[in-house]
Amino acid sequence: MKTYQTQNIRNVVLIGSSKSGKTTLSESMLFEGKVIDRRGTVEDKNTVSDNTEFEQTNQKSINATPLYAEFKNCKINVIDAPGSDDFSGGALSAFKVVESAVLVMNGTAGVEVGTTIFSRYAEQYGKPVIIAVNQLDHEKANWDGVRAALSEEFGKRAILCQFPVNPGPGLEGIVDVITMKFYNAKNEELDIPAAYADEAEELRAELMEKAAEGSDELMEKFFETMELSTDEIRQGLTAGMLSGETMPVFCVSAKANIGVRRLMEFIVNVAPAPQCDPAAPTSLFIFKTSVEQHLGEVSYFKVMSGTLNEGADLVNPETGNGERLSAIYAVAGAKKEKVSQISAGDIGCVMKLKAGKYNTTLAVPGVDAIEHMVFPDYKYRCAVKATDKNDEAKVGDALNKIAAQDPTIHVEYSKELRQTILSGMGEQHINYVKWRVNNEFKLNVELYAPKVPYRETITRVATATYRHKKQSGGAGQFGEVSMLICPYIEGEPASNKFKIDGKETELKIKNQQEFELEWGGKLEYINCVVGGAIDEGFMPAILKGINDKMTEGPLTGSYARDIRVYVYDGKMHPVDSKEIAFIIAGRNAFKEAFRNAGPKILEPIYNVDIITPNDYVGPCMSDLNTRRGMIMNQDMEKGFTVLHARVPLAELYRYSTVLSSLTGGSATFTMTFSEYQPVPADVQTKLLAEYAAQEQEED
Ligand SMILES: Nc1nc2c(ncn2[C@@H]2O[C@H](COP(=O)(O)OP(=O)(O)OP(=O)(O)O)[C@@H](O)[C@H]2O)c(=O)[nH]1
Ligand SMILES: [Mg+2]
Repeated sequence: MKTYQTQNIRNVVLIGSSKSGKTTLSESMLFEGKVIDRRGTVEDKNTVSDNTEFEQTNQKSINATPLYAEFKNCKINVIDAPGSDDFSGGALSAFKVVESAVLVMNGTAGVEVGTTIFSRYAEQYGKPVIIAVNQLDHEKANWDGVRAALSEEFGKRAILCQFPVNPGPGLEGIVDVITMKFYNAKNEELDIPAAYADEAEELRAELMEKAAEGSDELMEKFFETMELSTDEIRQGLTAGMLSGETMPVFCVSAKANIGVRRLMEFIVNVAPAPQCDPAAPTSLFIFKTSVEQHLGEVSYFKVMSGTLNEGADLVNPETGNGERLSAIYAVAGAKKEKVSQISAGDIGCVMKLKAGKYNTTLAVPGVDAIEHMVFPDYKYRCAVKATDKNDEAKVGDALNKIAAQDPTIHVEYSKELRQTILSGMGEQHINYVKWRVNNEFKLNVELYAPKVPYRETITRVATATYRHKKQSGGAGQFGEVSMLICPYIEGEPASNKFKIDGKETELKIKNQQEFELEWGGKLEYINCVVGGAIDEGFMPAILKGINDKMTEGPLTGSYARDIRVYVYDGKMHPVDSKEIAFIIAGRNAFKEAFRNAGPKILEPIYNVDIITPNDYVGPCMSDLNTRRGMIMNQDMEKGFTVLHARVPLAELYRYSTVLSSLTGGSATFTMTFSEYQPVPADVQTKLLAEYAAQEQEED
C-alpha cells in the first residue's frame, strides 16, 4: 500500500443501534475500497469486521474493529463499533482517533434507543455526525417514517442530501441533491428521472439554505444570488458538521450495496480530514489493545503528528521507556498489511510492544504525552471466583489480561470484602468476560452477588477503661488505658468538656492528630493524659491498637470512620509496661467504648441519573421506590426524562438489567458514588442478624 498524506485520510467510526447494519455497511465499504473482492455477510459469519468466535456465534459485534478502504486516492479508516451499550467502550475509544461518526439507522425502525444513545455520545465527544439510513431495500423499509423521526429527534440539524427511489425490495436507487444525480442499484451515476426532478429541486433548495449557515461568506453569497455552487454546498456542510449544527442524511442499502460508494465519496469530499501536523515531530497514540490469534498483543494507534517509519525508535513520555516499532501495519480486521511508512492522521497497528496498552503515547523524545481517554463509570458490579479453588491465581491472571484490553472492565481484589470484584458496563458485558475466561483461558468461574462495603460509626459519647495484665510465667505485660470516644463531625472542633463517670470533667488536650482514613472518613486521636499516667512513648502503641479495631467494626466487621478518641488516663507498671501491653489495652478499650457509643451502620449512596423515554417514567419511579431510592429532581429533554435519584448501592445489584427489561432497553443510566449515610433501623437489624449468623458459621 502506498503512503497516504494527511489531507487524503479520513477516519470515521460507524455507530448506531444494534442490528442497524454497521458491520454489513463496513463490509460493503471494504468491497468498494478493493480490500476484499467478495462481500461476506453477518449470517455467513464471514465478514471482515466480526472476526471473533463470540461475534460470529452471536451474530453481533463486540469489539470496535479498525478497518480501511482505499477510495478515490484517499484512505478511509473505518472503525466498526458494536451497537450494544454494554460494549460502548469500543466506540468511545474510537472517538479519540476519528474526525467524524457515521450514525447508521435502521430504515425499518427509525430512531431507536441506540440511535439516541450513540448520537448523544458523539455530541458529548464533539464529533460531527453523518446519518446513513440503511436497509432501504428491506420489505419493511419506511422512508417517510424515518424522515419524520429524524426531524423529531434532530430537528433542523438533520438535513437530507438524498432520497430513495422506490424503497423496499424493489429499491431502484438514490437521488442525490448535492451532485443532482441519480445513482441506480448498480451504483451508476445517471440523470435524475423526470418524475423526481421537483422533489430533488425542493430538497436542493433546503440543502443550500442549510449549507449557507456554514459561514458568513456563504450566507452573503446565498442572499445575493439565492444560489450556491456544489463546492460551496460542500464547504458549508463541512463547516456545519464541525460546529455540530449539521447532520447530513444519506440513504443506503448496505446489504445490496446500493448508495455505499456515494456515501464514501461524500466522506472523501466533505467529512473533515485529520487535524494533525505532518511536519511536527513524530508521535502516536494507542487507542486499543487486543490479543489476537497467532499474533499476540496488537496495539492499534493513530499517528498524531509527523511521519512514522518502520523501525522507528520512540519513547513513552510518561515512563521514559523506549520502544522499537520494527514492523508497522495497515489493518482491516484480522488482515494486517505491512507498510513502511504511516503519515500523521492515519491509523495502523504494531505487535508485541513491551508496554503497548491503550492510552499510551509513543513519540520522539521531548514530545508531551497525549491526554488519556476517559470512560463512563461502571454500571454493573459482581463478585467472581474460580469454581476450582486451585485455579484462583490463574483466574486472577486471566481477568487482569482481559481488563488490560478493555478500558470498561475493572477487576480488583477487595481486602475489605474478601471478594474479587468485577465491574463493567452491564450484565452482557460481564457475561462476555466470563465466556472469555471459559473459552480462551479454559477456566471455570462463578459470578455472584458482591458484598456492600458498609462502614460503621458512633452516635454518642462513651468511655471505657481496659487493663491488660499478664504476669504468669516469663516476662510480664501490663498496660491500662482509659479513653473517651465521640463522633467526629467535619468542621466541628474537638470539645474538652465531658461528663465522665457522672462528673463534669474538663480534659487537658496535650496534642491531637487527625488521620484521613484510606477507606474514607476521619480518625482524630487526642492525648489528654495528665500527671504522666501513661508515658508519651506508649501513645503510638495505643493508637495502633485503635487502628486494628477500626478495620473491624463491632457490628458487621466493616471499617469504622469519623471517630474522635481521647486517651485521658491509664496506668503503667515499672517493669511490665511495654508496647504490646498498650496495643492490647488500646484495642480492647476502643472496642468496648465503640459498643457503648450507639454504633451505626453506614452504607454507600450513589447518585443515579436515569435517561428514559417519557413513557417509562412511571415504572422507573416505582422501581426506584422499591430500592429505597430518593428522586431528587427531574429534567425533560426532547422526548426523554432524566431522573436524578440517590440510591443505596445495596439496592443496585443487577440494576442495569432490570432497567433494561423495564423499559424494553430504551433507558440508560449512570451511577457515581456520593457519600455514606446511616442505614434505616430495619436494615440495620437485618444486617446485624446476617453478620451474627455468618460469625457463627465461621466459628
Ligand atoms: N435487508 C437488509 N438487511 C440488512 C442490511 N444491512 C444489514 N442487514 C441485516 O441486518 C442484520 C444486522 O446487521 P449487522 O451488520 O450485523 O448490524 P450491526 O449494526 O453491525 O449490529 P451490531 O454489531 O449488533 O451492533 C443482519 O442480519 C444483516 O444481514 C440492509 O441494508 N438490508
Ligand atoms: Mg456489527
